[in-house]
Amino acid sequence: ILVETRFPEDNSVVGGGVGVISLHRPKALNALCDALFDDLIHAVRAFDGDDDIGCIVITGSGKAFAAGADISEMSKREFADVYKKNMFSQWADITKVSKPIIAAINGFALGGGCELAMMCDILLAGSKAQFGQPEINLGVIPGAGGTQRLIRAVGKSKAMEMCLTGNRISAQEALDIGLVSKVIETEFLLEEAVKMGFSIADKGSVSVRMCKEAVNAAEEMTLAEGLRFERRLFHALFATKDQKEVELKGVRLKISKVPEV
Ligand code: CO8
Repeated sequence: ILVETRFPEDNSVVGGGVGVISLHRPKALNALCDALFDDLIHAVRAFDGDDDIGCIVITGSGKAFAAGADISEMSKREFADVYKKNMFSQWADITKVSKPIIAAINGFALGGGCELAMMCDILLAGSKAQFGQPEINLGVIPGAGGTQRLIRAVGKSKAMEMCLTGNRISAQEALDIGLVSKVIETEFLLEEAVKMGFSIADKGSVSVRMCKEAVNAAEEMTLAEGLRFERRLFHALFATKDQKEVELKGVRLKISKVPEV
């Protein structure tokens, strides 16, 4: 992976930076071998704990975001081995990060690559991106959330079609079915993702984290539970300094971002 930090030109906001992680394993189209995924989780956790950073961007390189889990690494594994190691369970660590993660999907996002994208909070597709869950072609099924997150994102029929046929869809189709929120010309994708990251990092860091927590909770809770959870977080934000300054001045002063509580 390649890791870099970006800051807005007017760098007046504490925590206003964006942490960019680029998957870079060109010989295997960024296939997510164990070592690459370990590096990715390590980098994501480091940005989550970095007070200069308010938002994280994960992107790929070349023609791939990630072409899946590493097929060659897995081809000889046996049931007892993958079961005992609970293979892929550590991938969920990406979803435990409290700061928002934007996936800037530049190219192939297949199998584990599509699942990694769906673990992120906002999905932006480059115009040449392609999405798919081709595991069925290998005699298995998605194992890192493909069957579960895809149906929540695009509904049953499309999720079934993608998982059962293994067919790929284009960036435009991914936009049409609601899998991604924007399609951006590939050459501008990362810049646009970082710009969006700045606009998120510019907000109060506690409210941003709680907002992410509340939206993600919707996938786990009933409507009644979710509404109650949302309201409690909403109430809690009245204890933050950001909220007080908005109330007093009408406009939040950028410098008010820290300390918040
Ligand atoms: N794992 C390991 N290596 C890969 C992977 C992968 N997922 N994808 C591509 N590569 C490698 C290729 O083997 C090739 O290596 P080499 O040059 O040494 O032969 C190199 O990347 C370039 O790939 P191609 O030459 O195939 O490039 P193309 O532009 O012709 O095609 C594709 C690009 C369409 C993306 C094609 O590479 C492809 O179909 N890749 C596999 C995609 C896929 O099936 N992904 C799902 C993986 S499965 C998964 O994520 C979880 C379940 C795993 C179960 C495994 C059971 C064995």
